[in-house]
Amino acid sequence: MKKIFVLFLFLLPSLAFSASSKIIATVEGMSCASCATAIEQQIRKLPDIDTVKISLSKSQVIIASKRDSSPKIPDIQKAIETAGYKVKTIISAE
Ligand SMILES: [Cu+2]
Repeated sequence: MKKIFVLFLFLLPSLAFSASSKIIATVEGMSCASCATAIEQQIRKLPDIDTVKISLSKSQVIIASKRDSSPKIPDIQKAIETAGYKVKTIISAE
């Protein structure tokens, strides 16, 4: 019985997370920490953004929205372009 309860606690955060959506953008020309900061600042101006993770090695920007919301892909693309970078691919990964 105790084991089941512990398992439930582990599952809870992942269930909560599934209600939000994730967008992965591959960006061209992003080469250092200040590029990453510039992009993050533009994306954070959009509503319903929870986290913005940037991987310079993969040239990827991973955006997670807040629960029960999904930022629009064109809005995110525009934010990255406003920061001065080109979006190669942008996909929604639930
Ligand atoms: Cu840079």
